[in-house]
Amino acid sequence: MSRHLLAGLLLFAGAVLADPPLRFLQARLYEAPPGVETLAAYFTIENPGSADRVLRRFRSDDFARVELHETRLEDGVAHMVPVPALTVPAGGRVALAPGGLHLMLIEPKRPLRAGDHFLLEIEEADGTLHQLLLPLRRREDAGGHEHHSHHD
Ligand SMILES: [Cu+2]
Repeated sequence: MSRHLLAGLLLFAGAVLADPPLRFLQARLYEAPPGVETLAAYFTIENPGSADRVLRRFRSDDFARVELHETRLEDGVAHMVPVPALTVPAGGRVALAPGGLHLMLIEPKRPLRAGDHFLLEIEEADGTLHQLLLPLRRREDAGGHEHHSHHD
């Protein structure tokens, strides 16, 4: 192995050690109201690293589209606004939760049954790929009175 290559590998290992991966916590999906063919996914992302991380691509083989949305209140009416990318600050965390940021899983390709798991892929701007296995929960388990009207 050449000196040059070895130095490169050590640099790479150093970069990996210095930047621990993002952690995805409390990931869950909730059934949409009857007749609505979308699901909302929530989780908390923790960034234990020393650099901001940007999530920019979301997909699932089980859905036609996965979009990052933010629910915003305007004149007392909740609107969902598409968000192109999500920055998780160094040493910080971002929570996707009812009434705020969420992933919208649109047009399921297989039947949605509570208890089933769905694989979600999240890609960072640098190409790092995360795979989350999300359990689908019944809407009544959400415990809220969230209004999740959808813009199309
Ligand atoms: Cu939405």
